[in-house]
Amino acid sequence: GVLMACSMSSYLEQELDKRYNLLHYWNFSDKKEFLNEYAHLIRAVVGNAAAGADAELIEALPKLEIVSSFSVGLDKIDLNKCKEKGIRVTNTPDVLTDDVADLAIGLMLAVLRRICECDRYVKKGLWKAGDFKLTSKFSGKTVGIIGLGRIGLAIAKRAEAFGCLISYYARSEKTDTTYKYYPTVVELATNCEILVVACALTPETRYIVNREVIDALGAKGILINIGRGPHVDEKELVSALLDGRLGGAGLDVFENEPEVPEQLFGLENVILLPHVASGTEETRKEMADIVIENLEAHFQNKPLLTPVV
Ligand code: 8YV
Repeated sequence: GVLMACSMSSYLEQELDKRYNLLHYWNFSDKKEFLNEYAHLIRAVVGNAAAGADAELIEALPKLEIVSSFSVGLDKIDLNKCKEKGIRVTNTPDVLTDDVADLAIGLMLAVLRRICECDRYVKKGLWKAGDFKLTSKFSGKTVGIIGLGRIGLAIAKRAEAFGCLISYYARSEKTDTTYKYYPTVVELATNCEILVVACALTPETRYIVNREVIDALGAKGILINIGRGPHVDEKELVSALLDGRLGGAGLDVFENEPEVPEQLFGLENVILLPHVASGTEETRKEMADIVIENLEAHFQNKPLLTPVV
C-alpha cells in the first residue's frame, strides 16, 4: 500500500492508483482508527510541501520503506528518523527550478512595477480618469539571495540578465561563482535592495529573516520569499510593512498557509501568491513522474532517481 499524505495532483493520484493500493490519508478524519486498520499495509508515503511524514507518522507505520515527496523541499519529513530506521527518501529537484526562479522574478516585477494594481486600475475603468502613478525600476537593482543552491542560482542568472548586481548569503562562500558573498544575512540585507529567500527550511534557517534583517533591508527594501513561510518571522514582517519600515514584499509562502495575515490584504506594495511557484502543468507532471519512477525503482530494487536519504 501507498499512503498519500494530502491531496496534491490528480494525475499523480490516478497513476499511483493504477499501480498500487493507494490510501488517501486526508479522507480519514479519525487518523488513529485509520492507522489501526491500515498501518501494517503501508510501505510508502507520498507527501508534499504541505504534509509529509513526521516522527509520529513514521513510528506508526512499521512497514514503511520509502517516503517520496512531491516537492523539492523536505521540511515536512523527519529525515533523522528516516535515516535511523533505514527509510529511503526522495524529492523532485531540478524540474521545478525554472518555474520557481521565473516566479521569483515575476514577484520582483509585480512588486516594483505594481503590475497587479495596474491591472485592477484598467479593469475598474480608472484609466480614463487619469494616468497610473509612477512606479520603481527593476533593471539594475541590487539583488541579495539567501541560499545559492539550484533555485538561488537560477534566480541570480535571471536577475543578472536584468542588469542586477548579485550578492548572496550561504553557509560558506562558493568557489565556483563571482557573485559577492556576505557571511551574514544582516550584511547581505544591508547591501541589497531586493532580498530573496531561496534556501531550504531547516532548524538553522527558521526565521533567518528576523527583525534585524528586515530593519537592515529597510524602508526602501523589498523582500521576496519563494522558500518557506517559516523562513520569515511573519509577525515582524507584517508590522514592518504596516509601519512602512520595509518597502514591499512578494510572498509565495506563509508561516501558517493557507492562512495569510489579513492585515496585508490592503497593501499595494505587497504581492501575495498561494504557493504556486512550481504550479505549471508542465512542471507538476514532471514532478509527479519523478515520484512514480522513484517508487517503481524502489519496489523493483533498482537505484532511486533522486535519493536524499
Ligand atoms: C509544491 C514546493 O508547491 O517543491 C517544493 O518544495 O513547495 C512545491 O513545489 C508542493 O509540494 C506541491 O504540492
